[in-house]
Amino acid sequence: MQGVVIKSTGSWYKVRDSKGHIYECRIKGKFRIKGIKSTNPVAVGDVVDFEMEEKTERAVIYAIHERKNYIVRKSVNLSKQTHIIAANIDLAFLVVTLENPKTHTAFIDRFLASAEAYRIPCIILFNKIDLYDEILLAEKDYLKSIYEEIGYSCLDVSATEAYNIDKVKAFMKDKTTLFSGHSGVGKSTLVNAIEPNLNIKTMPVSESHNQGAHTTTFAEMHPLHFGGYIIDTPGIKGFGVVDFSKEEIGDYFPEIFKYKGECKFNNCLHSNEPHCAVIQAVENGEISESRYYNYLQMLEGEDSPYR
Ligand SMILES: Nc1nc2c(ncn2[C@@H]2O[C@H](COP(=O)(O)OP(=O)(O)OP(=O)(O)O)[C@@H](O)[C@H]2O)c(=O)[nH]1
Ligand SMILES: [Mg+2]
Ligand SMILES: [Zn+2]
Repeated sequence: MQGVVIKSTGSWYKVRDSKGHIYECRIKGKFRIKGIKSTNPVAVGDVVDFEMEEKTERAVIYAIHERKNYIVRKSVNLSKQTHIIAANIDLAFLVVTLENPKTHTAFIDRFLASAEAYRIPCIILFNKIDLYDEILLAEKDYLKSIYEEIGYSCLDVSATEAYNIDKVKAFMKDKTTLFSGHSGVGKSTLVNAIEPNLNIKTMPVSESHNQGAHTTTFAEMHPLHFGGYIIDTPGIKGFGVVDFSKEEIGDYFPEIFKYKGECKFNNCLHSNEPHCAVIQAVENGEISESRYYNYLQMLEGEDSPYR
């Protein structure tokens, strides 16, 4: 039998077949993808082969089909373990809030670079727009101008006020869409606004710590009544960069990639080389300083609590 993994807790999996039947599965054997040692060999979105266990209601997954793409993060803590967030994604929404909780550009840029590396189109949703005062609105507009200039679509939304939810839905029709971002930014609230009968649990952001409560603990895929699938994911704190060589990181920043052909050295890392077109573009204001700074941090492999 064949199906798609719609939920994974690491020890058991929910798999849906093409008729919509759902099976509780375990895994058998070792699954290693291109030497990635991940905490979860099978992820939400994986297409798998499975068979029923004799005399039980349960099934066993014995093979994973090749992934079209997947998005991985490396934990920022010492374990440095990688975790596959989801596989076979058509579109990723990065949900960003500038307050309650604050999303830093270091996190945004790491997420976007990872999505670029796996060729997953990414749209930035600025959520909780109903809470913003003039200062935050100005900050949001400034960030929006940076990301739109590079080519990323950005959208102001409010999950609780149902603002621009119809536009979000239009992007999602007939696609498998991932919702990612820090805990408390409103991923599950957005999913509920898009598909109200799901009734996913949500929790207020702690006022003292300005952080989410990590309410969603496992990624889960849900069908959409207007066609397509939505993947709600647990909030991520940090986004470590996985297995990128120093030379390739710049290729995942579209605006850096655009200039690199004009650098004097073709192995230029754009950090302090002479006649570097990227550094020149930063000085001219054609590349954003925050993007460039975050690029340098990724180049140095620096750990930042906000990444
Ligand atoms: N004012 C306002 N509050 C929102 C909005 N979207 C979400 N919230 C609130 O933010 C809190 C966190 O929302 P969740 O949907 O649980 O956040 P999450 O991103 O799913 O968090 P995790 O599951 O922990 O990763 C809840 O109290 C929501 O009601 C919004 O657009 N405006
Ligand atoms: Mg949630
Ligand atoms: Zn350069």
